[in-house]
Amino acid sequence: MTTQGELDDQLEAAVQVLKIAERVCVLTGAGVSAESGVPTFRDSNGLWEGHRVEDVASPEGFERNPALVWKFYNARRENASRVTPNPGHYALAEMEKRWGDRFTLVTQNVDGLHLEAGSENVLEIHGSLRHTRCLGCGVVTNRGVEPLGDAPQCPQCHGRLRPDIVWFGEGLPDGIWSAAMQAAYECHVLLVVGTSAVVYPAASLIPIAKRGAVTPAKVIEVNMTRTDASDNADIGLYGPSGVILPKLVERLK
Ligand code: BV8
Ligand code: ZN
Repeated sequence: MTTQGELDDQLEAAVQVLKIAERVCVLTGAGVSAESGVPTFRDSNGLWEGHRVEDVASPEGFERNPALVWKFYNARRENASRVTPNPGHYALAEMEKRWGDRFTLVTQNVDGLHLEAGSENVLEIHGSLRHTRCLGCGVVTNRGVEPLGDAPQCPQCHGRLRPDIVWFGEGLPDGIWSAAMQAAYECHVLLVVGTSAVVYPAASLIPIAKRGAVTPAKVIEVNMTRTDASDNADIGLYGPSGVILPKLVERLK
């Protein structure tokens, strides 16, 4: 853990690069929701009830045992119905007001807490727990976090429903992913918050920002620990994002 003095210096450095930034992009992962009570993938060592996450969060897993996969997502929907955004989510919503549409929040999280905190320009590149997709007619529906049972049917065609979430081995939604790449490519500062940066193509937004359309972006990492992104970070703010991000907003005032 960094000392208070080091953290203060890094916070000051972060404020300096943010104050001159015209465009800001943020990439968040499970860590930004940890203080809200949403388990991260690493917390559970990538396991869910003994199943490797990659096994339940995959098209093969759904073909093999759809009821198990729905049990997995219904458990997370139930968790999502009990949690609320934390000061880290609210700080990012506050920052968006400063840059307006020159601020883009790209999240790997499917918990919907950024939108609940009031962030608007949010790209949910891995989908949302709230949305279902019909394997019959393809309709995508926002079902909130109501319990869905482990074999939900489409209200329109009675086809089988699946969570409208990007599973391992599946491509990201084109429009949303290209908008995320563009935001990273054009930003002056990329804030990387609460992600282990091991899942691709999401983690590739960091080198994309470093290449940068105009000038290489400054990368600021906010995490409890160093990660695979740390070597690419110009500034490291190590500690809980629910504590550090409000400090950043305070200093930007
Ligand atoms: C694809 C939705 C092909 C599901 C998710 C290149 C290299 C290597 C592998 C690959 C590669 N390209 C593709 C792959 C394969 C794979 C992949 O990346 N595998 C990894 C495991 C190596 N990628 C894919 O399969 C992708 N699809 O490639 O398809 C294709 C292409 C075109 C057309 C057709 C097919 C799809 C990837 C998306 C999968 N879906 N989520 C669900 O949620 O159920 S990924 C899921 O895992 C999350 O969304 C997130 O992306 C990832 C977890 O990472 P984090 O969010 O970072 O969470 P983690 O727990 O790991 O870390 C938490 C961090 O927070 C830690 O650093 C911790 O220190 C920190 N922290 C904790 N508390 C706090 C904190 N920080 C601050 N404050 C705190 N309080
Ligand atoms: Zn249908």
